[in-house]
Parts: sequence; structure tokens; C-alpha cells
Amino acid sequence: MKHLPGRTLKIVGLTLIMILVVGGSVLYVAARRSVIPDGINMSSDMNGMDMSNIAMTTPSANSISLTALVAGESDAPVKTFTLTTQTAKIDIGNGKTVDAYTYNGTLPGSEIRVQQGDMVVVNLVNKLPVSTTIHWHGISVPNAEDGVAGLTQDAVQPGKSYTYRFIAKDVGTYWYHSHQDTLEQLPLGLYGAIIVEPKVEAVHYDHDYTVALHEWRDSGDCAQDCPEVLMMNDRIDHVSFAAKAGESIHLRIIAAGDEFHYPVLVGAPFKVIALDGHDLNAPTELNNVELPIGTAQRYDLSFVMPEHGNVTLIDGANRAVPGNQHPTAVFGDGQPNVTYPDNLPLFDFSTYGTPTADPITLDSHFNVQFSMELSSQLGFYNGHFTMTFPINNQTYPNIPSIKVNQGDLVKIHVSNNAGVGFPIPHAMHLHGHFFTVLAHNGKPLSGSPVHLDTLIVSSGESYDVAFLADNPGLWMLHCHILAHDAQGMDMMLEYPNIYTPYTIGTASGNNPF
Ligand SMILES: [Cu+2]
Repeated sequence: MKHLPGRTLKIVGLTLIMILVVGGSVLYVAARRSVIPDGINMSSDMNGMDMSNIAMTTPSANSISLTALVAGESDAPVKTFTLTTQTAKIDIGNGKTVDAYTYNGTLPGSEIRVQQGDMVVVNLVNKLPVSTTIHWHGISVPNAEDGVAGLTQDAVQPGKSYTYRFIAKDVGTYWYHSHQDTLEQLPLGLYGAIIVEPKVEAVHYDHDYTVALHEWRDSGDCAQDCPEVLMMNDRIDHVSFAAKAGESIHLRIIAAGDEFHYPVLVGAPFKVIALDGHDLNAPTELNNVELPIGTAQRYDLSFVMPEHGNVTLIDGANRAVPGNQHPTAVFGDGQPNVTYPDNLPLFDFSTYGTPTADPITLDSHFNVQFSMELSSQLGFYNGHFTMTFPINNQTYPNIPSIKVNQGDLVKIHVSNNAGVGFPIPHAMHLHGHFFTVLAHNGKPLSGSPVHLDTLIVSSGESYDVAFLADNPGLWMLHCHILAHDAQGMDMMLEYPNIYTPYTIGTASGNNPF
């Protein structure tokens, strides 16, 4: 064996040490740079600014606080509700009792049902040992009522109360949930339905029922890929609803958890009459399809009870443990007697229903166009090397905002994972507005116009969506998969000259993720 001369060994050794020192320094700097300051103000041009040593924000003279963006005086009928957040032991079936965070002691929380045009007043009374808020998912509330801790309010401390007030402008199936420590509080039970009925009934249904899909995580300290059991309302086995032969049913399905579900309706043909609360035009009858529903989305179905037997909604999800656990909602008498039908085709909204005129189309003139590239990759986030979920290669709080003026028509091209990264879907939710879906993978929708507040974008997919900027404020645009939101996939939609007096971070204790 030929020995290297001493001088060569020395050079090799020094080079190795240099590589280690430089490499280590680069990693150290990257880790340090990713540390999120303990006080972040999300006002214009202050994204990511460290507010920890600043006594108060100094907004420009012509800007207003978003706290002024409330519902105006109105003679609308007032509907008042109290939601008390409290711990409760809930029997979820199969001999299993869980310690939940609840609204009014139930899973889901008390259903709020109002009519279009009502002034909705909700008193949140916090009897939990932790601070909390309520966000009205899918409802275009005034900015100050949006319930985002550190952006539109301070989180409500234990023992304190807070009042939300907004006009229920749009008919549909919506839901509410905590937007403070959402990653912990939503899975523990802080969710419920809010239904806005039309003032005058357009179609009569004999029954109007709501099923919230959720998952119960067996491991409390688990944030991703946790073992979990599927729930329908408060049960992991089955829930029952009264219905007689020939009666018509309006069924509202809410994905009020953190998981993709694939429910199937067995026993009667049905129609999907709305998505995310927004009606579909001339929907056609369906049978034997899986309804893919991503976290935070809603499906409204209609069906007529058959002459004999019952109708069953049977749920399925990839990560349920055990894999054959399928909770059911049974309409009519008798026990559920179905097995989950595997390998059915998936419902596809991009070809369903019938085209009709829509205020926003691909031919509209767009004042603002924006491109969002979503990805899932390893990197530094808040000082740790972990999975990160960037938008355009940036993570919260460093993603530049989308800036709009009131009245702008805004088009967004959203794509997932065109380049590097893991093939993971995302569920993009825009607060205070809703998307018109224009095209999927570059292909215009061929069925009914579709309006969503939460858009699922799987790996390799793209969507073109648009919205009218008609609700001034500072609004979150984020992935509703809670671990993704908590690891970077969160940005802002901003109207000009509006600031927030609140901050996100450990200094204030406000943590909307
Ligand atoms: Cu995501």
C-alpha cells in the first residue's frame, strides 16, 4: 500500500476541517435565520417584522385599525347564541370515552341555525384552562369578527368572554372552529356547524340533517400521521336519523377534522346540491361514487327515502386505525347493514352539473394575477430541521402578501409540487372571501360553476381560481391541514391602509396555527 506523504495528509485534513466548519456554520445560520420572532405584526409591510422590542405599531396617518371593520348598525332580526367552551367527557361509542374540548359540552358544538340576513350575535364564554377564539369558516364576516388570534383579536383568556357580531349574508352550510392553537384545539373538539337557511324556502325537504366528519387521535402528543378513529358527529360506530319511506332529505356533510374522508351514500340515488355552502347548477343524480372531502370542506346532498329499507352514509379514510373502521349515519329504521364499497369512482366537481352564467369566468378582466407554488420539503422552520410547507419557496412569516384594492377581481394560479418535494396534498383556505374555480390542470370546468372556500390541490395538480375583493381587511390564506399551517403554509391577503393592533407569537400568547 502506497502511503500518502505527510504534506498531502495535512492538506486533506485541513480541507475536511474547513468543509465541516463552513458546512456547520451554514446550517447554524440557516437554523438561526428560521427562528420566528416572539412578536409578529401582520400589518402591511410589517410581515415578519420582529415586534418584540417595539412598544406599539406606528401605522401611517391615513390607515385604520381592522378593529373598526365591524358590522354596521342594522335593523336585521337579531339571533343570539352562547357558546361556552368547556372540557367534557364524551362517550364516542364502542366503550370509548374521551376527554374533549367542547362548545356547550357536545361534539360537535351546538349547531347554529339562522336565516339569511339575520344579525348573528355569538357570546363566547371561555371555561377552558387555555385561551381560545372562534373563526366562522366560509362566512364572509367583517374582518374584526374573523376570530384569528393575533390578527383580528387577542385570544380570549380562561374565564373571559368575547362577542362576535355579523350579518349572515350568504345561504349555505358553514362551520365554526377555534383559530387559536388550532393544531391542538380543533382535533380535541372545538368545532360546530353554522347553517344559513334561505329566508324563503326554495325547495322543501322533509328533514334537514348535519353530519360532521372528524377523527379522534389516540396519541395526545402526535402532530402528524397519528393513529386515529373516524367519527360521525359524536360517535365512532353509528348515528341514526329519523326518516320514512318517500321523505326527502337534505344532508349536510362537514369535514370538521384534519383528514381526507371518502364517504359513500348507499341505499338511494342522490344529488350533490352544494359544495362549501354554494349551490351547484342543475346537479344530476349519482350512485356508487365516493365523495372525496378534504379538511374543512362541505357537501350538501339531497335524496329521497326508498320504499323499503334505510339509507346509509358510510365513511372511510386512508389513515383510520383499524383500517376497516367505518362509522355510519343511518337514515330510517333498522341497523346499518352495509360494508364500505371499495374502489368506487371518485366524484369530480370539475365535470358535474350544468354550465350557467357566473359573475366570474376565464374571460373576466382580472386586476390582480398571482401564482402560488405549494410544496412539501425538508428544511429549517423555527430553528428546527423538519418538514416545511412553503408557498413560492417561502414559509410564514416571510411569504409576501397578495395586495388588493377593494373591487379588484383577483386570479390565482395554484399548483402543487411541480418541482422538488414530497407528494403531499394541500387544502388552501381563504378567509373572508370564496373562490370561483375556473380550471383544473389548465382545463376549464365543464359542468356547473363551482365556488369553494377550501381548495384541495393534490401533488402534480393545478387550479386556476378567482375571487372578488369585496371585504376589506387583513385575511389569512393558508393550508387547512393543521400541521402544514403550523409549519409554514400561511400567508396574507391585504387591503391597503389597514393595520392590526395585535401580534402573533410567544410574547402575546396569540398562536392562530
Ligand atoms: Cu397543506
